[in-house]
Amino acid sequence: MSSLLNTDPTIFKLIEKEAERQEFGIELIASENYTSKAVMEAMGSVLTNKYSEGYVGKRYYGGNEVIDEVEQLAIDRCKELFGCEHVNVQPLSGSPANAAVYLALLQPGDKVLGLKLDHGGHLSHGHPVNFSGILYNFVQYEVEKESGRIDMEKVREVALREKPKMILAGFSAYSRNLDWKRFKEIADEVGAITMADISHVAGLIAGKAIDSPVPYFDVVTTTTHKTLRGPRGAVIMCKAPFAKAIDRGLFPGMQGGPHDHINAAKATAFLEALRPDFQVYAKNVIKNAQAMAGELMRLGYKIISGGTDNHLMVVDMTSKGVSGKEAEVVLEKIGISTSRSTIPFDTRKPMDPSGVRLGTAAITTRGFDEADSVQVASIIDRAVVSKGDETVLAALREEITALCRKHPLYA
Ligand code: DSN
Repeated sequence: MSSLLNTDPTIFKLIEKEAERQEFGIELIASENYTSKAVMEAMGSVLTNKYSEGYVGKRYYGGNEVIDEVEQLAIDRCKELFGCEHVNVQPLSGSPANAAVYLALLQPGDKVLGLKLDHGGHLSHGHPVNFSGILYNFVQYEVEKESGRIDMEKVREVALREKPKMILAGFSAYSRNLDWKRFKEIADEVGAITMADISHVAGLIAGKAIDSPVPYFDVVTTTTHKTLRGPRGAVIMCKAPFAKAIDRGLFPGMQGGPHDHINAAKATAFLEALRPDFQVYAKNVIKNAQAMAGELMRLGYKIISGGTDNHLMVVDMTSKGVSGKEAEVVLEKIGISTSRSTIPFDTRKPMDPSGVRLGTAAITTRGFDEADSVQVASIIDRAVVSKGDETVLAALREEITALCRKHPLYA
């Protein structure tokens, strides 16, 4: 990055500092991952210079022969990866993708079922402060208090009572597999459109480690940068009859010019995800999460729903006498990044909730195995119960540095 160093040494140094933080820190934020250098090179390319409003072969600007090829490749590879009938690869991120779907298929005020935020849902799944909850009539379903799981018969009861126009299945903080087929049966019973937001688990689905909603659902959105390990961005997949409405909803409905450098990087990430080693990665992500959750439970931590089927877990830190924020802060001190999280039926406030959410996609990408994940759980425990003892925390920082040296990030 010699040009950047010459032009803007301040930003250059900040990027170096962040690279160092990533290299010697343990990344457990469930929505984060490390892209390949190839994906980053596609992102940092001349494709950022182009305007290409419109779609392949139908642009509102000249000079898009190459961009058309790039976007078509991203489309073809995404279709191969997920087996979808149609895909729009232009969404800039997850919320705009979801917004475009609502715009395309709903009228303001239409009723939608979505999982409640503090039960594992997402802001754009109908939270009252979000555009989704402001513009549309979201009715929120919940997890069960005892099991921490979604009870599909309760979802059916809500659907029969509310008769929504759309049923949305998806989450940001739910560690169990969703029963896509059952969601579809319930939606068919009430004549609702089915939408899945697989942002968190797209990489696990692409890697054939868990089931896909694509065969059943009308529309499936996903970000591309979480378990899928691509650039920041999103795609919308759908059945053929919805294609025209979805494309119009995204452009011109929601967005202007696509980010062609990002779309190229999406194509590269899809290519990487089509390779056999990605399936090994996807299975290892789950094995690592289960190893970490198992060790935390052995150490006396309560995990919501009692474990995990995917890459994430929500840990009730009050089971160890600290809040989610206190845990996040002490872990940050030793170089472990996590995100505080509400737990279902939380009595604490969202800025200082009861839980932290942990995920294993990023550590798996850098080569951590189950034994490393058990060690990370032990480090978390020793930090949490240290009561801020500086000697203990310094020793833990050393242990983390050694683990990171064992698994270099961009070796
Ligand atoms: N903010 C993301 C997450 O952390 O889950 C979802 O958009």
